[in-house]
Amino acid sequence: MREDATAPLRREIRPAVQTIPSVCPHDCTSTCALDVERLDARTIGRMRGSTRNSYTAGVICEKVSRYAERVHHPDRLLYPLKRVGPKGSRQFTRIAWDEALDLVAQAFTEQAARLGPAGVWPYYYAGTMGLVQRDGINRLRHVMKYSGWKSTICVALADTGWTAGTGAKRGVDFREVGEHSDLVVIWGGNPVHTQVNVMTHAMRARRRGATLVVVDPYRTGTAAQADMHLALRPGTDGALACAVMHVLFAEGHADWAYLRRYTDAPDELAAQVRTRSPEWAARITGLTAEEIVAFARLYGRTRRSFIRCHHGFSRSRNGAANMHAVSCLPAVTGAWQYPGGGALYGQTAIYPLDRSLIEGLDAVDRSVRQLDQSRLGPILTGDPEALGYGPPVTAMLVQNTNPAMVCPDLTLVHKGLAREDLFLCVHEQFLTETAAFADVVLPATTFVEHDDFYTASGHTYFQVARRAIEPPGECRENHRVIADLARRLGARHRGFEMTAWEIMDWTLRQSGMWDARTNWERGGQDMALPFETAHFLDGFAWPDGKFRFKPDWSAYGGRWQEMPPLPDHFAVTDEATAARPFRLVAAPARTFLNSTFTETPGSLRREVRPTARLHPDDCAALGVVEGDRVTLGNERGTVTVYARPQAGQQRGVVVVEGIWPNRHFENGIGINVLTGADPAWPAGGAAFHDTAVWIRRGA
Ligand SMILES: Nc1nc2c(c(=O)[nH]1)N[C@H]1C(S)=C(S)[C@@H](COP(=O)(O)OP(=O)(O)OC[C@H]3O[C@@H](n4cnc5c(=O)[nH]c(N)nc54)[C@H](O)[C@@H]3O)O[C@H]1N2
Ligand SMILES: Nc1nc2c(c(=O)[nH]1)N[C@H]1C(S)=C(S)[C@@H](COP(=O)(O)OP(=O)(O)OC[C@H]3O[C@@H](n4cnc5c(=O)[nH]c(N)nc54)[C@H](O)[C@@H]3O)O[C@H]1N2
Ligand code: SF4
Ligand SMILES: [Mo]
Repeated sequence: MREDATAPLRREIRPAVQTIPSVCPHDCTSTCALDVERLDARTIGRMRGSTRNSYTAGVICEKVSRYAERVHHPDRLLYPLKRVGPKGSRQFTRIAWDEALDLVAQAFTEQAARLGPAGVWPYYYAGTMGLVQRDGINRLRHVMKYSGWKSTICVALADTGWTAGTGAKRGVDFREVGEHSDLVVIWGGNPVHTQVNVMTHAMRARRRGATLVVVDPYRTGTAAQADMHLALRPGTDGALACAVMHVLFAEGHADWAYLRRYTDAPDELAAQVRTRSPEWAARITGLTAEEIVAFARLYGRTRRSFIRCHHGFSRSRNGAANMHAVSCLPAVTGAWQYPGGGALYGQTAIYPLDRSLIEGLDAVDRSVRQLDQSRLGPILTGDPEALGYGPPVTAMLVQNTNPAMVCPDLTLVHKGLAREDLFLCVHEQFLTETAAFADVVLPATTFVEHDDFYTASGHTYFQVARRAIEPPGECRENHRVIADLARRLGARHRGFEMTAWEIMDWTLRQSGMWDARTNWERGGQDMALPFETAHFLDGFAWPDGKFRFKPDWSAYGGRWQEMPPLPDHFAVTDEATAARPFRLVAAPARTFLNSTFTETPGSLRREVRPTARLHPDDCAALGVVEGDRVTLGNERGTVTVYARPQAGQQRGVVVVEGIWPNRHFENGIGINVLTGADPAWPAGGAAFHDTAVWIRRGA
């Protein structure tokens, strides 16, 4: 903008509110296009959805619309800190950036000299989904040969299950749904909470007369809007899918021409599901056979049927098998052939992005051990198998994640993070429960204070965002921190010499996409694939082009031999027993996003307190009424929460929404004290919704 002589005067009278285009960076498949009000160089106002993106189309969730309360929160970290009290005591003193980075570099160098570089474990996740600020930590990891990263906390099970059949993480453009679908099945997700834009398009279809079905263990805000809600027992989606296919084959709804042309083993599948009757599935899922048949007939009779597969139902020990089983349905009816027909789990594979500069892929050493993100507890407490029979982890840099709340088996996580011989640096926007354990805390920018670019999973745009305001205090972006550390550690890579914007621009040009400025100015590049490809009509992403009813589970490693060769109920979940009669679903809350927004007053007001939703008859049997305290427990620990009777779920199912900070619980440790860190099938993944617990009245 050009300055002129009257500008200062005009600002004095009424500060001009500028609107800066941006992109929501949070770990949510909607990746909404935003317009950020910039009140002055350091202050934002409201955030609004932008219509630049025809999927997110101006709609955003409530928690992000009041994002100013997060950016300008009085508790934002503003300066580097050094621990001065015992671990976890939150006693810190302010230090300068140079001293802080020197301390980290010195600790990493010492530990690497003592145990080899594998003793250092850079640990990150998707607090920001921006590719440069999120994944740049891997460049440092690879160049320094620090311990490797096996990412398992979120998409591992769902990705495995989806790609096992289709061959690639992509699917039909969800924008087709509003215009064309006659049946929309929201399977194992609660988009009213977790990705609001799914509802925009699904409800558009419904207004046109389409039927909405929700498959979810409890009556979510999404289920409440559905024509049919299948409230199955958690972890039984494979059984439901098999019984639906049983009906499809038995009642002539299978499209044999399509099956012969586009699938690997249709006769074997038909034989497999012949014995998987609705009555069989009723016993496993807790649904009635009538409900299952009614859904199967509806699905079989509707050509333009769309299944939106969510992550929620994959967070079980059998989650990959269940995702695969569900993904088989449109291949049986041939729904993929029609506009508004088929399925979508995620679109990540459509982006032809060269990630080598961002992640330093030219420096990867395959001999370095991989450590499993979700097994942080066992790893830090010295489980030899979790450590790959290698050295202990004695130094960590954490960016974009809050494992002291979000990791399974929290007792072990906290025990590990409290180790005196573990050097921990946490780069954060807030003094999170993980940061509280740190030796050095570094203050981080938020997305309105740095540059980055974003793929999406729920839609097909690639979007660029520039910083809108100056960072508060001494906050620094992840990229700069990584580059400054690299310099001190002697790590060499051209990525450390470039700005974030330069990395973005090089990457986009290298990938044959619009350059960074063009992308930003045009409000994102829509990378949607042609109809034929998106619907897999030019073949599924395998050499023979055929959907796999019989996946090659061996390609994923791990315990693949134990996987059912064809869709089935895979009985490896943490089943209810007489001693632990309830199945816990630890579902996402509406106005928290994982561990984020648990610091904002608006979200805390809305969520009120940690609550266990129980069937009214279970409440009666436990002798509790609304608001009474109940304690949930298993062999890993206990948490006390408040009871809420709620219809629309089966007896024996208990739902606790939200990853509340540990301080909101009487024992000082949150819901993930109950969830297990054992790897799910075939090759790892966290089973957050697969936990048997007992419940008693009171604390
Ligand atoms: N019980 C239960 N537990 C779960 C789940 C569940 O459903 N139930 N879901 C699981 C899933 S799917 C996931 S993905 C995980 C995610 O859990 P987390 O990884 O904790 O995810 P977030 O809360 O998105 O982000 C974590 C942190 O990133 C920080 N951050 C954001 N942007 C930046 C940045 O630019 N720089 C730096 N340095 N920090 C930044 C935020 O301040 C925040 O504290 O939780 C898992 N845990
Ligand atoms: N408000 C908010 N938004 C979020 C998040 C958040 O915590 N809060 N988390 C973000 C993250 S990291 C992710 S990965 C995405 C995930 O978002 P989605 O992929 O849309 O999946 P979820 O909505 O997490 O799925 C949760 C639902 O799955 C159901 N579910 C659990 N077990 C089963 C089962 O065995 N079968 C079936 N059929 N359903 C089951 C739960 O009851 C719950 O309603 O959401 C993101 N968006
Ligand atoms: S719906 Fe998801 S992507 Fe959109 S603004 Fe909210 S958190 Fe961000
Ligand atoms: Mo996630």
